[in-house]
Amino acid sequence: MTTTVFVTGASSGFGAAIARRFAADGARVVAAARRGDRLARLAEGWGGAVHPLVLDVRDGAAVAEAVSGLPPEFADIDVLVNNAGLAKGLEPAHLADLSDWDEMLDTNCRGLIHCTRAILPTLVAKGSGHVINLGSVAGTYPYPRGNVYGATKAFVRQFSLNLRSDLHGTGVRVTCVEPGMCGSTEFSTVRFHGDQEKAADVYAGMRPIEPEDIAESVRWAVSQPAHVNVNTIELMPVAQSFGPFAVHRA
Ligand code: NDP
Ligand code: 8X3
Repeated sequence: MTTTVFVTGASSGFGAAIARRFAADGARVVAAARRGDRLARLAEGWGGAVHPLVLDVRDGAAVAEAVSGLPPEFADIDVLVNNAGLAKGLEPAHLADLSDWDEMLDTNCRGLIHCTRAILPTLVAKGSGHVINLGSVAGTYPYPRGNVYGATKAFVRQFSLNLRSDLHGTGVRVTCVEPGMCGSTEFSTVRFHGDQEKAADVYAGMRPIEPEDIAESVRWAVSQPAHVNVNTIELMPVAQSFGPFAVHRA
């Protein structure tokens, strides 16, 4: 039986790597994001196994309509990868742009629950399936100016655990993948509103993890035997670790 995977944020970074990884394994993949040209390029060369879906996850009604309108061969979803997300801005809270905060909440939290609510009934009805949510180390470990971004990822982490409680006994699995610094994506360019030089500086002189490493983690969690639920995967580059508590001395 062919697995069907629904990946959000598939036009770039992790999502594109995850879509390619599953397609290479022979899965059918629904690749969702806002940029249709990127999705069309991603779908090329997979012989129709990758279905591009232009979708803004912030729009709950559009998500429900898109999921219910999937072509029959892509409608029987087994795996939902809630990957679409973004950081916007890196300012202290009192200077941050409120519209950046709203966009992170709307995408990382509301977008994720829109997709989950739309697809979950399919998984529960067949008594199997897997929801993979992209959290972040920023959801567990605070860092200066991480304010709302980190808070949205704490939401993703707790929502994932709460989902497991609700899905107890249904056979549906839930995993939260929580990466640290990952290069070769548009994450930092988006965070710095298109400033590529500033984005490149984030990874200067260190080796970040790569989108393919994340895709491999996702594939590993999904490929565990059906009686095994991987609750959380936290991974970061060897070059990244922890700092001390900050102490202000007068
Ligand atoms: P990218 O910016 O490369 O990819 C983000 C993806 O999300 C794009 O495909 C973008 O597509 C999509 N997206 C953004 N907004 C929406 C929306 N409203 N509707 C649908 N799709 C949307 O970043 P990454 O691949 O690095 O990030 C992927 C996920 O991993 C995010 O949730 C991020 O928070 C998380 N993460 C990233 C880390 C990193 O260091 N890179 C580390 C830890 C977690 P489009 O613009 O076409 O809609
Ligand atoms: C992205 C990782 O450390 O830049 O979620 O916040 S970090």
